[in-house]
Amino acid sequence: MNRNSMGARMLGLVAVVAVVTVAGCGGGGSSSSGSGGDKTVTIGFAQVGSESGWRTANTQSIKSVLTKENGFTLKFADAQQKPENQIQSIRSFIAQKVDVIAFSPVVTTGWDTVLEEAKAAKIPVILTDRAVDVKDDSLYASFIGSDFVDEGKRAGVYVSTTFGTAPISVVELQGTTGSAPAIDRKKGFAEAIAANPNIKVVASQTGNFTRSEGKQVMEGLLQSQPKIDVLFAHNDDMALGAIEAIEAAGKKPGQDIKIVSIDGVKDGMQALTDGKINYIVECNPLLGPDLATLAKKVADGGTVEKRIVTKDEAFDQAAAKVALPSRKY
Ligand code: GYE
Repeated sequence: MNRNSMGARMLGLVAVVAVVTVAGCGGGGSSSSGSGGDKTVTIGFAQVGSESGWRTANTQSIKSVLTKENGFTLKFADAQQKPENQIQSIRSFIAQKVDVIAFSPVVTTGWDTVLEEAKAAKIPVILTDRAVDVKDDSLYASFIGSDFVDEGKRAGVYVSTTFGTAPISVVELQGTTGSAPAIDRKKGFAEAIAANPNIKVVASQTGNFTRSEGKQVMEGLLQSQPKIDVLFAHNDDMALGAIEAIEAAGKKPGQDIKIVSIDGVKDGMQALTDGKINYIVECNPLLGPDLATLAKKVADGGTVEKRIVTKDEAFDQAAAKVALPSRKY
């Protein structure tokens, strides 16, 4: 029919334009048609927010790699730590027919419906940093990020072996309620200290991964708890806020109250070097390069690994002194 032949001619035109564009980029390696490897990939990314230094480094990593020069058009949305904003952004990416959707889910639950919508629209989804709790794991192509249970465990082992040789009272500042890192870090820590009868977790409250809430919650704990020996904070920013509260209460962070946290951002590593934090388990935020590789592959219809675990280190005060000068974030 007329419309069909018109459609076919238009497609032909698009194909010619695509080949010319690729040749114009100087790629040179593109053979015939169809390969998505050399064409621009439009990717919608729904970020958690800007709650922490970790998040700032993560956003920067993503934005610096998903660039025009690297063959991407990035549509970036900041959810301001609200899952409903992320759902809205994902729906908008679907409506815009992006090639790939990536996001770091604020909380683990509530994603089935919107991910089914993405699947119905044949748009592959990559989870970065945080996991989802869905019934059908074919709703996403891959999940790249750290093992948060392991991070919590490593923090717990340090507390147990370093401070838990005598009876101690521990307070815990949890991350955002319902988020994968808060759930998993709490779990890993609890597992690691379970066998040590000297350790008592006397309070565990959320500080929502932010410096201001970390400070505020620690102020309350300093008033309500007769004895605090150790603070376990699910991220550096909450530890840094808590340090302000501890100093304001006339106590020495790192000495009167020992502090263990997770992330390893510059400010945290600085406080560790200064003796105000005792130990940090690293969580690597530089997920941009791996996300770029994955996004190209899924946009091209390729298969990818379902789970990619980022490698993390851990630092005591001496190790932080060595690592700090060359720290990238
Ligand atoms: O530890 C914290 C951030 O999801 C791993 O989110 C991330 C966590 C990180 O706000 O600082």
